Amino acid sequence: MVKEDNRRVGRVGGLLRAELSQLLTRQVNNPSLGWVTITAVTPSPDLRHARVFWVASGGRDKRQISLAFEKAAPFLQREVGKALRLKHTPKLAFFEDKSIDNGTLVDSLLHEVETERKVVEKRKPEERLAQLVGEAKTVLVFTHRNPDGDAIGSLLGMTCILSRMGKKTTAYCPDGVPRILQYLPGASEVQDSLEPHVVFDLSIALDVAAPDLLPKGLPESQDRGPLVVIDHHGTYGDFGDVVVRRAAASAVGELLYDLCRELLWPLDASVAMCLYTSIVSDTGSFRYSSTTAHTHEVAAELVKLGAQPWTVATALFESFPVHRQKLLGMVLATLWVSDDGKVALLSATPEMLQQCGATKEDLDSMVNLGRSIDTVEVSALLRLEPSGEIKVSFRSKGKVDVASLAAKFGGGGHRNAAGLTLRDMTLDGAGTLIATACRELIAETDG
Ligand SMILES: [Mn+2]
Repeated sequence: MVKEDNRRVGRVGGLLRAELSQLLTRQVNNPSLGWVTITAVTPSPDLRHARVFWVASGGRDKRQISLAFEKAAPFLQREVGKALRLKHTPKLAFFEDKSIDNGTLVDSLLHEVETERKVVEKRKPEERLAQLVGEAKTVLVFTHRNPDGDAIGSLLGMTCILSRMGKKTTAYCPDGVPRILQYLPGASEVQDSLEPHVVFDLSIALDVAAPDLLPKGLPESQDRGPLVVIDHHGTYGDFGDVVVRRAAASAVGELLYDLCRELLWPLDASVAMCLYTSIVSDTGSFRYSSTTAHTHEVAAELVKLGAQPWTVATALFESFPVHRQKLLGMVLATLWVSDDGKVALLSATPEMLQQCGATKEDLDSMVNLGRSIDTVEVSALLRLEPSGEIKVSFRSKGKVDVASLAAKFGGGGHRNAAGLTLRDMTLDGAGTLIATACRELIAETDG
């Protein structure tokens, strides 16, 4: 038992020393303390007091350093207590370490301190995030390229939280806010460019699963402060100085709600509206398998805080322009289903787009119309381009792997969503080719 206690006292001493060393290099606005190395911290056995020993590099005024420590003591005391989450922070007393022959040992001490600092840095990323946000005055917030509802909802939610905390916040999204998400609070303040040479204390990336999804035009790393990654994707390319990753969260919006509760960040109706939008968007209205009981609990809390489900649903799902719906009618009229009901084909031509005043973006997601038929296992949408090329997009159900089919024709994608391009072919010829390939794929999958 005594041995255990000793070990605990020793461990607390080591942590105190690492934390104090970090504070001295980063946060104390007193130049006298910039030249000091903490050599040891020895807590009393009951952990009520701790003696902090220091040495200064040659030629420094020791008296001035003593006075500086006296002045900084309450601050240091408070900060180490917060950082280490001790029930009682030992009362700190500072002494010059005269046992050390200055110069000979300082190097090895610095090495030791560096090692301990790394231990402290491994602390929970959530705690480090709280600390970084607490210290920062200017924060850059951004999300992935081609932003969706979770990306913009979490971007604006985080921006709003930080503004409520009095931070000067910049929301950056070079691709702009999609039309249907412009109802969100703060959407009009999102910047699609940054002033040259602008510098931030902290940067936060939301919903960015890998570095190649980062937006263009971010400041150089020395100008953006530490980079915090807040994300819910399971796998990712390794980047960011602090990574808060929770793969169980249905959306970054859900994760941010939990962080607000854990870190006591402010939540109000505007934040709630943004986070609720994130969740509805990334769960496909609470339909996907990522939806949990907790997702619904968070959504309920957000509605209590002022999120308006009907406003969100109207914006996300009932805001198509007239020309898109007219195009939908024309595309549906092209529907062909194989005799066994397993393959559906849809098509669109430049004339159809022109007649409705639509663009090819208006065709997004129409391939799903084929897949949503009960018997259909593979759906394809063939889009004839003015150049004569034919772009084909696929959707499939379950095990049917359309990525492998697309790959045979030089295309690619995921198992249930893929695409390819055909050349030197009529739309009819392409339809026959694709229908045959889809039938073969289904036969291979069944066999
Ligand atoms: Mn997401």
